[in-house]
Amino acid sequence: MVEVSDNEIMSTDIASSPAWGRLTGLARPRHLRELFSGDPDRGRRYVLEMADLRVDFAKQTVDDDILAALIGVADEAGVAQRRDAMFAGEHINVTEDRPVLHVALRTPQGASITVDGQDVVPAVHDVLRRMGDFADRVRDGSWTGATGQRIHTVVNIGIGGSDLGPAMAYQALEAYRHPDLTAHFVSNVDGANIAGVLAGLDPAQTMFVISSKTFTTIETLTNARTARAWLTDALGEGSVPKHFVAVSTNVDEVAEFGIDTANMFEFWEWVGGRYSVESAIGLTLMISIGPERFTEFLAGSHAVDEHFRTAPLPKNVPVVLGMIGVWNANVLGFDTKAVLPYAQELARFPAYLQQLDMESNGKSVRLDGSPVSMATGPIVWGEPGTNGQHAFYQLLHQGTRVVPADFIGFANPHHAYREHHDLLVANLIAQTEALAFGKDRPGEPHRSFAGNRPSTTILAPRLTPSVLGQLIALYEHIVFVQGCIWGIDSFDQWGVELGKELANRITPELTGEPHDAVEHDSSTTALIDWYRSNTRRD
Ligand code: G6Q
Repeated sequence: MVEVSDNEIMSTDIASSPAWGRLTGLARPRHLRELFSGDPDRGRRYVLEMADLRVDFAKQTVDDDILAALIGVADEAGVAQRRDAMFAGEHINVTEDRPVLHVALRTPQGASITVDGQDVVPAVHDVLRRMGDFADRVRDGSWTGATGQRIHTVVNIGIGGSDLGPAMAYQALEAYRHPDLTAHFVSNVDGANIAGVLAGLDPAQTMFVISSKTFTTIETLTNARTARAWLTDALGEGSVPKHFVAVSTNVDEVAEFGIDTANMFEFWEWVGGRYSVESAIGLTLMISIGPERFTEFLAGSHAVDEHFRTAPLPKNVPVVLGMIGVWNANVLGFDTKAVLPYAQELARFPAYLQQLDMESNGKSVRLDGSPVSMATGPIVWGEPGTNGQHAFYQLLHQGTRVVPADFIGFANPHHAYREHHDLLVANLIAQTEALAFGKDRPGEPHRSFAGNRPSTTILAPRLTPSVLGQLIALYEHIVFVQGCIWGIDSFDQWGVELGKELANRITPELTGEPHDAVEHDSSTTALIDWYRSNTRRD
């Protein structure tokens, strides 16, 4: 382990290190056919296990020398040191001067993580207990709405990190849902979203969970006001406390909105939005799957945290996969990464990872503000298999761009159609084989497949709450490792601010409300004019 100080980590560009030189010195064209024929044991050696996950990276274009060089780079970039700083509650989110402690959300009772001199674990468990009591009451019907009827529908209103995690997990864990409770997720400020959800709901049996870390997000507050008006039109002002709860860090804004702060579930500024599904932001999920399953979900993530914290770097799954991602992005120059879950329940997982990865590592300056010297976060995208096979896999197999892919699959489904499942998994495995090895058809160029398209295969016995927690933590830590290599702040998101600011300026120009004169370019002005002259407000 190379000894480096925090300041050195912040200012040293890995590209100028000897370890990086050693890595790039290994770059030469290699085909997976050659790598496999040179090492009959590769399919066994390039597999790591972590909790319930079997992670196979044999079909990545790496060999022992490259893996060793990648670990050398991780070492030199101070990955272990920065990881320890995160777990120790140091302010590693430097631009916002905050600790980064989603790992504390799944730390068992009794352990301690100190932030600025205070152990945060007891507070985490206090909130989990309050959430559990509340979830149980909604689940067993002892929490009733204003008319005395039990709640059958929960509507989570939130956006970004306050939506994607719980919405993804609610779908992923559909096999564990309470049979008499349905959840909906409203995020978009597009009124079609809330209109579609509210249509057909009975206000007397509906609860709204307003999820917003800041409680100032315009989309969420707009949707929450619409929901409140819908409820009070039917049941009167007095019904709000029985039908509205809040999840937030901002008590004042929650009270200002008119939600009883006794019905507020708290989290903390050291939980980033896209890392918050295991905080109170998971309340709607907990109501659906129950506190026990939610605890298993947290335990799954914690198992991966422990692995990440303690496994030696060469056997550390998030480190190895994160570094293979660096190899693909920075040495081989692949710009995107596909996530291909062979599980319909994980349909929203690629979108969830898109935010996790692209909002975290879509950065162009390093921690010290200097420009990065190499590509940072990849473009992440994907769809569940086998649907994608009949759509975009053509490009994966024969396009000019190479897209490294993560395949995710399970030995056992939650349904009884084993024949379907065998077919599904056969497709997953076949795709990894076809991408890696291709097929030569001499004289038939249109029917030839060059192969050498890298993939990782992640398998688990079944998609349980724990396994979902494991997958989430795995990807969180991969993103962390890569952020360390690129020397960026993976935990801020200044890039989304400018658009928000400009939207607030443009809104009164569209509606004609009084506003300060605003200068725009000719294209923007013409778009505003077009909208105004085509709008009917009757
Ligand atoms: C995530 C981002 C962002 C955030 C939303 C919602 O890391 O910060 O997606 O989650 O903008 O913010 P609020 O929870 O404050 O409404």
